[in-house]
Amino acid sequence: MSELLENISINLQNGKAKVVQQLVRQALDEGMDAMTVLEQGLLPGMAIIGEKFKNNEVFVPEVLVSARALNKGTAILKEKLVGEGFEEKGTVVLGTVKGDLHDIGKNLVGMMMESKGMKVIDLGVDVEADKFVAAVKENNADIVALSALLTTTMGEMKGIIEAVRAECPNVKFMVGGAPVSAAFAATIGADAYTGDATSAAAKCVELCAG
Ligand code: B1M
Repeated sequence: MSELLENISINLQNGKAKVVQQLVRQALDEGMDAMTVLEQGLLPGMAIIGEKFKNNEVFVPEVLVSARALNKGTAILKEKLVGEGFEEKGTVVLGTVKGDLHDIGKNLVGMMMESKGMKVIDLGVDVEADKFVAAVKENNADIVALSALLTTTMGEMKGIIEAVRAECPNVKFMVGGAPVSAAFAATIGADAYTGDATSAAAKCVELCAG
């Protein structure tokens, strides 16, 4: 890893959002690819914080400031990752399920879907089934994309799929998030599971085309 990427990771771990922003801008100015900055600078920093969180070496406040620094960094990358002037390939309603406040992965998924030409309706976090139903109808959506980061909230996905499918039978469902697996996706009737934001975006376009 380059020194600059290492610095991005360290400052993210220390919750230094402004420094992270400066370093991300510097990396882009030096010609570094946006995906490299994301995958080799920002995300490894967050992975280290995640591990420390698990081991009780850091706590919610530290995780929050790191998450804020990550969001500030990805906001700068967004323009490069998403691009402009795509012909829309379809509409996806995206959200983190009820009871779950984790949005970093969901935001990345949304960003990558936009970069592939999808129109993304992001309902945010802690979203109940009826909000998904309303948004799908209002936007005539092709896909519903559900994110969950907690073993205690991933079960919400099944109810959302059933509620939307009952009213909009042609909509397809994608699920993801750290505790979710392909096997789980199959048991709840989802059409697709993907493990990361890039493959989620590719799958979304594929489902729309199909
Ligand atoms: Co929370 N948290 N958290 N947390 N948090 C986890 C998830 C945890 C694994 C940490 C741990 O103990 N090791 C653990 C869950 C354990 C479990 O359920 N098995 C946990 C816990 C327990 C909690 C609380 C209960 C802690 C507490 O209060 N005691 C609490 C719950 C709050 C709630 O939601 N109701 C809580 C709170 C928080 C913060 C608010 C402090 C903060 C969230 C801030 C925010 O999101 N704005 C936070 C964070 C940051 C984490 C960790 C450290 C990092 C998550 C993250 O953003 N990763 C996390 C530990 C970890 O994951 N290592 C942890 C980076 C992100 C890019 O990855 O979200 O996995 P991820 O997204 C990936 C893929 O999963 C995938 O693509 C993304 C990018 O490639 N993906 C999809 C995601 N959604 C997808 C959808 C798709 C396809 C792919 O298709 C639709």
